[in-house]
Formats: sequence, structure tokens, C-alpha cells
Amino acid sequence: MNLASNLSGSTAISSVSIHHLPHESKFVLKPNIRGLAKRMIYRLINYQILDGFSDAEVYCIIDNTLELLKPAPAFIHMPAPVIIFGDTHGQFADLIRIIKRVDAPPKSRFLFLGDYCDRGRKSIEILILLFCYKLLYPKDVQILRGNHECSKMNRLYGFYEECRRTRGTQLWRKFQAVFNEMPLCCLVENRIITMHGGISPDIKGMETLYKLKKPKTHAECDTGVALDLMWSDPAAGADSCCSWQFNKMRNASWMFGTETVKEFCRLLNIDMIVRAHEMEIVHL
Ligand SMILES: [Mn+2]
Repeated sequence: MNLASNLSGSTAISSVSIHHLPHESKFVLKPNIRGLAKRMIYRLINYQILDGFSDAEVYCIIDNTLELLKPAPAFIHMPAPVIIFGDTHGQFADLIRIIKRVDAPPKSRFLFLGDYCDRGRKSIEILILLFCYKLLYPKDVQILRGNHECSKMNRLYGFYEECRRTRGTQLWRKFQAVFNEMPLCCLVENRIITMHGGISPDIKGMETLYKLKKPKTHAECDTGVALDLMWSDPAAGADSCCSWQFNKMRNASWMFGTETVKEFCRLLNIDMIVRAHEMEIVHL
């Protein structure tokens, strides 16, 4: 799991407020669902299980998250300071350990960079915890889409089996609908651009990102800017001096070099790119 990085403050703040996402201000959560989300967070943080909650209650959280995310654009904004999380991949105990070390929303903001499911054993718990936070604090929690939030991937790498084993395949299908509505890219305080994978040669300026549509089919996930935001990687070692090169490791998308990153930051007038997608073994 990539360790979260805490961005406290930023050097340049735009006078124009672009952080306001109207649908999130308008979203009203019914009191009974608010209560359910709070009870689930309590159970998940303290006991790390969802046992005792019915399938109907789990579906209720998923359905409400779907409705909240539907109006969200593919490119969103968030103010600093924000705590950014990389790949969680079903490693629920690690996520809880990090959350316990920091202030949770509404005392802080959380930005997740995708790949919640597959590999680890507790993807359902991770997703439901994130959805509960999102429902209770929609402006303080943003959940981007990773390349594993695609049925083609999570059918094969563990999530489907986890759903089938625990609550049934209908649960797996319900999650796919939410994945299709997750944004792909988030600009933090106008200075830091974040995504799961990386940048794209097809991003010609901020307007490319404003025009971006959320991919809803395999074909839409597998092309253009959407594919690159979820799949590309920075080049390492000797390759880092090259600009754009085919990403042989993934057999999809691109790898980009150091100069390309600098050019991209100049083009978009940002300070840095924060991304996930490459798991690292860290001993905390
Ligand atoms: Mn990934």
C-alpha cells in the first residue's frame, strides 16, 4: 500500500473558487441512512467486519453512493489540506491503521486514488467504509477510479470471488455500477493534479480534462485520456530520459519521462503530479 501523504497548505491559491461541486451541496441523505452509515463506520473501524449488517443495508449504502456520484464530472477539484491515499487493494487492516493515525473527516479531507479492490482479502470492507465516509461528508471525501475498478480486471484478480464467497455475485454487479461513476482526476488547490495511473499525451491543457467524460464501457475504459489516467506509469532508470513510450509492462497506455512531467506541469500551470498504481512493499 502506498502510504498517505499529508499536504498541509499550498503556495499559490487561486482567487477563483473552483472547488464547489453543486451536486454535493444539494445531496440530502435521509436520516436513517445517515445513521446506518455512522454505525457501519463504527463497526468497520473498531471491529473491521461488516457482519451483522444485512445485504439490504449494504446495498442501500451502495445505491446511495451511486446516486451521489452520478452527477459528478470526470475531473473534480478539492481544496488543500488533504490526505491522499494510494492503492489500498483490499488491505483493510492497513487502511484502518493509517486512518487511526490521522484525523478522519469531517476534521480532515480524504482523497483516494483508486484500486480499492482485488489482491487483498477485504475489498468489500474498504469500499463500504469509503462509501460511508463519502455519503456523510461528500465534500471532504473524493474517491477516484483506478484500473481495477473495471469488471474486466476485478472479475479476475480476486474481488469477484470475494463477493461470491461472502454475499453473492449481485453485490459484485452493484459495485460495478458505482465504479462507472467514479471521477478519474482531481486537481488539489489548483496546484497538484492527481489520478490513479498517470498523465496522457492526449491532454493538451486543462480544457481536455474539463471535457473528459466518465468511461462507462470496456471500450471507453480502453481508449484515450481515460485509459491513460488509469494505466500510465512514469518511466524508471535509463528510460526516464525518453518522452512517451509504449508501456510494455502493462501492455497498454504509456510510460513518460522526467522532462515530460516537467513539460506537463508547465502546460497545466501546476506544481506536481501525485499518482498511485505501483504498489510498494513498505514496513511501517
Ligand atoms: Mn493500478
